[in-house]
Amino acid sequence: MDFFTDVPARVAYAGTEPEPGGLRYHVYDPDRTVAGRRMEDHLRIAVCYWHSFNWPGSDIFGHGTFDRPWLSGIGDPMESARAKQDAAFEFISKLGVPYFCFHDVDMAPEGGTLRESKSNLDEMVDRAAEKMSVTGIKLLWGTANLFSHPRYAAGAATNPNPDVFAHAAAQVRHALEATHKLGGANYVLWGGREGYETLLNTRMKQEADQLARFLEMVANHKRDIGFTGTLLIEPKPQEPTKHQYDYDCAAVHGFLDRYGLLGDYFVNIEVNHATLAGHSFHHEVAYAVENGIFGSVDANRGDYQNGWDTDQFPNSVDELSLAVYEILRSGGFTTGGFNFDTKLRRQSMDRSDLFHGHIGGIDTLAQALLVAEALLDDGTLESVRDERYAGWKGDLGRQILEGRASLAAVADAAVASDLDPQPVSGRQEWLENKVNHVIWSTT
Ligand code: XUL
Ligand code: CO
Repeated sequence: MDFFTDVPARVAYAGTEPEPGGLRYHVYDPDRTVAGRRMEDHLRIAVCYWHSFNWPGSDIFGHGTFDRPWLSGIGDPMESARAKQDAAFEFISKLGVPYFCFHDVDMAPEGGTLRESKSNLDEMVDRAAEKMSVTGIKLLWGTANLFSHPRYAAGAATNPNPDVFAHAAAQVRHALEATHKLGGANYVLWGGREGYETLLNTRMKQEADQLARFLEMVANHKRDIGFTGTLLIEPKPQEPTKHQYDYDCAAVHGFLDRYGLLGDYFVNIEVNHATLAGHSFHHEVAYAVENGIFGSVDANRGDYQNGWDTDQFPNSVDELSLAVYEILRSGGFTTGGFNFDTKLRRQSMDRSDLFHGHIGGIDTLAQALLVAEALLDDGTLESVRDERYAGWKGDLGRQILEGRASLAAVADAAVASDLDPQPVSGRQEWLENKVNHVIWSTT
């Protein structure tokens, strides 16, 4: 069954040619070579199942506004799931991007028991596999929804009740196996309710130990089934709970280190989760890259006037360019990619609005990639950083960093040579201008 009939063909690259309908890419040209790779292979764009096909446009004050026939009354829940899958694969094929992402409950309705849920998902996964082989669309990542059902109100792995932990284990085991079956490149764990509402009833250390145990079990199971994709944790500071343990990249990094899980898990950084944590997206990416935990990105942004997760389509090249620069500088994505964990605004009711949101977001990322390549070719940022830290390559710097000098020895040498270091300019404004000139001149 076709749903997106107002968009008849695949969205193509139109270059600078005007196209009043807005259903063409103006920057995203999959085959264009950028820094030695095809643009498509750099960006590894994915469409998410949940906000795009599973969400009716409701908010806490109002009902769904979208025209999504597969969500309302196409037969029984499995019949609706099949129609939703048809709509998803039709949309992604027409958009012409290589990947999708899903939660278990997006793909198939939850049954009355774990057994029933498993058989629903198995049926839909087999059907997805057929669609993937016909269309060539691949799976960037799968995940399990451990936050919507009331049983998870007090967390999944961090729940005070071990039965809930076990229920979550059954769900994650199955979602991981489904991801493996579909050849997924990654598996994501977002700890939406792995946190607390109030400290009055919470034992933080107990909950952290439970979470670490859960993550260790998942990593072991990944090895047992031979899944070679990457396990990703998605940091977020709060919402839905008041405080989430995976607050930001640094908190996740510290947690992984503390529990001996470094190397088993990497991060899926969401632009708006970075800003909700009080960081820039650039900061989170740079932190992850420099500490060896960078994995993948959810490209949706927030609204700087709002303190909640608005999940909007990216539209700012300025916001993305420096983060993409850090990714490119480190060699680019390996198994990760840019997923659109994005929501349309509630008034964007036409089915074609879903195309406009994705097209604009993808063109923005493509432009940010071109800017990142130009910044890398320009070399100013690297040479300024090299020069700024050059002293650490000298005798004193090496002695300190290699642990060959005590505090007293360094202090004595400073006193003996009457050290009088002079401050130098950080040249921030000059650098900002330089970045802007590259952004403005990149085509
Ligand atoms: C919620 C969020 C999730 C994860 C997957 O803020 O980002 O959709 O990406 O569970
Ligand atoms: Co996300």
